[in-house]
Amino acid sequence: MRASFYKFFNNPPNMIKNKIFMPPIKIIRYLLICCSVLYCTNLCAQELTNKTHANADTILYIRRNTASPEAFADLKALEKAIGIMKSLPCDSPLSWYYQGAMHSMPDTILNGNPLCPGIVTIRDKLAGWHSCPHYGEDEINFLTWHRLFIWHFEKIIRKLSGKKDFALPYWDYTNPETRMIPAIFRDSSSPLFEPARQEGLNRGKTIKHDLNNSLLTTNPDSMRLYQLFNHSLNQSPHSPIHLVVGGWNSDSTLIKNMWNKIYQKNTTGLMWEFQSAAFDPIFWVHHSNVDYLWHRWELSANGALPIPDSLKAHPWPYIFFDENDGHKIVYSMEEVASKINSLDYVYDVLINKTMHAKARSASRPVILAEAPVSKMVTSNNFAFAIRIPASPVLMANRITPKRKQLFILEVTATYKQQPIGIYELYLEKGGKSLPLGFLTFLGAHHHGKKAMDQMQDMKNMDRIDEEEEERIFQFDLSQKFDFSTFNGNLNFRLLRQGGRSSEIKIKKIILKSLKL
Ligand SMILES: [Cu+2]
Repeated sequence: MRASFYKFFNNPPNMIKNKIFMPPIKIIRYLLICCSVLYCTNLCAQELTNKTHANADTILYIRRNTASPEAFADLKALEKAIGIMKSLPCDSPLSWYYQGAMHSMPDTILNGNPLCPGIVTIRDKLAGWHSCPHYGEDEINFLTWHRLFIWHFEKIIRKLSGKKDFALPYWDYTNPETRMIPAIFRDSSSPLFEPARQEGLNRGKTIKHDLNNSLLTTNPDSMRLYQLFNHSLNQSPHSPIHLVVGGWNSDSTLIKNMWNKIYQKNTTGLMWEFQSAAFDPIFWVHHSNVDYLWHRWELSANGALPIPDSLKAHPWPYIFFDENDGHKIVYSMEEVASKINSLDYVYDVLINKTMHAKARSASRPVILAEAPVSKMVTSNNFAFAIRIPASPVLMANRITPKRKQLFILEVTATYKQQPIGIYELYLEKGGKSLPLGFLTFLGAHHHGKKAMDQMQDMKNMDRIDEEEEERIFQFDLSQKFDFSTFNGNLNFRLLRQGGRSSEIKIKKIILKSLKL
């Protein structure tokens, strides 16, 4: 629609060019045509949004579980195409380096960059690089950006491998049976191999048992808003998989002696830092699984589509490249909202499911209570209690909890250096510990775009590192807490795996409510 629109204005049909003086009736007719085109731009986008992702007419490709025998041919095609991509120059949008850098890249590559000569700081970035939205205000784009990112990557693989029905397999680590890196990614002669991973995993070990909880999204079906689901999935299992594959180990300190070729230094594995993550081939089947978990929720009873207006309120660059000639494709936020639900693939186990999800909107959140905590987390089993003073808003909500009301707990954590641990938050109630979700710090030392833009020289970068940074986590209490009996005390427990004592401080807690 957009392309034809531009064409229309840049290259108007001859009848318009030649007839400068048009009779009024014709002017009206042209105006009518223009209006209906504009109207359809909106209406069609709306229609696409409502269209099921699993519509039999549009599905052409099946994404398969990496562990299923049917996925083998696709994994071989992926191997072949990545081999080709690795041989392309880094300024070609279809090259391995270019695609990896589109996700993110290091702030600085101190010792020169043989993989892409001339690219040594983030200021050297090319079009579409360093685009993954993970935190803060922009996080709403987390699932949506990655969906379109791996979808365009899938098209590149299909083209370069020559396998016409190629679809990107997904690695389902939420299933304990398939919680090891798929074999083809561990074959050291394969282009899918990456040495800078946690060593045991590259030898075929299963990801450790004590990560069971964090590898499952916390009660995924209970989430009823896209933004909460998006945040929760980002925290877990998305982040722990990055950290574990990249060298994080719950019972030892982080492994930091691996040769990270993207940073050109000995440090953590590629997946541990989101700046180098997409340069490890495992990233792509990991994010295919993240997309699978999202789509499974979209098809569930509680699934909800992102609200186009909230996407538009957080504009983000969606820049990708055509698989045929490498030309740049830029999506508007309207196009993103429609595109994410009119794709051409389905997951093998979701083939016959239909989507009922609609964009579910919620009222502006009301703050029920805000309590300062200001406590360093000094042990790996850390209990703390919050007394929330009674307030008219809180009283109103606790006396008549409305059925369509969500209760959100917002936890602000601060740190000076990137925290290593993975934290699981529990609500203690009636002698029971109810799991709420996770606090993870993937990429936490990374400076926001603003800080990067404001930076005058490299010296300032160290100073930014010493400043206290914060990250806000949200948890859905709606199914876990009966506010009609709430007496003002909230008791929490934080379980830390890995990491160090006092690496984070819980700064404050906010209770919010919003209506569906
Ligand atoms: Cu990412």
